Amino acid sequence: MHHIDVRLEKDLFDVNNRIADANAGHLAKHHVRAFDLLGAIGSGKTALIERLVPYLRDRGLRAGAIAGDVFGDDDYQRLIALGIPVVNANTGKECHLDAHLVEHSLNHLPLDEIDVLFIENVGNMVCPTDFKLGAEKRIVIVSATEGDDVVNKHPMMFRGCDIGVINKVDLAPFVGADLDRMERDMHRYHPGMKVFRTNLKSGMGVPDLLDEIIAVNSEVK
Ligand SMILES: Nc1nc2c(ncn2[C@@H]2O[C@H](COP(=O)(O)OP(=O)(O)O)[C@@H](O)[C@H]2O)c(=O)[nH]1
Ligand SMILES: [Mg+2]
Repeated sequence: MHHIDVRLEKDLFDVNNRIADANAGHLAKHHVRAFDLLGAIGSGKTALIERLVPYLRDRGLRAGAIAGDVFGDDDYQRLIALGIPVVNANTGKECHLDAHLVEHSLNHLPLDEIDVLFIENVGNMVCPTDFKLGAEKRIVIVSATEGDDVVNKHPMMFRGCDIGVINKVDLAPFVGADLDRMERDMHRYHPGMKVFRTNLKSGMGVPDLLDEIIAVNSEVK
């Protein structure tokens, strides 16, 4: 019985990975660089997109987004207000986006008018890690208010992501969060990981992160 469960799980991931590869090819054909945004509910995923889009616009780069949520259109409404193309992807009861849902979403986006695509995953530190979507980079965002042991509790998440963001640094003193510990834990699980500290209320730290995204962006274009 256990053996069958493991086989099913492996098949499920294989199918997802194949579609993710196809998504990556589709995006590359349209010269779109995609970023998968992962993190807990309320860590600041939507706020990060809200902050990055105007900077990208200043640099002549056009953004787009997929708003992944279990239910509703709260994030979709915030993102569409930025004046960018957005698709709302509701998972129903799934705790993560999968490549198939992203494939559908891509078909509803004007890819030739997008340079940088943000895929906001469902708020969750566990489920999304196993499901690649076809993005070139994965950004994981944690906030000081989640507790400074949050990184240590999620090794798979940090091993599987390329860029780490420690957000809500303004609130660290109020909750007694040790930001250095969070950064150390990220580097322990993922040596060499690029780590940025942000306050998305004020915008502090966002230009450095933008430089990293644009550096990635210019590698291929
Ligand atoms: N004080 C503070 N609040 C923040 C910061 N970043 C986000 N928030 C707030 O945290 C809440 C959740 O942010 P949101 O972007 O919706 O998180 P998401 O669920 O990951 O998309 C919102 O009320 C934001 O205004 C920050 O750096 N400092
Ligand atoms: Mg959000």
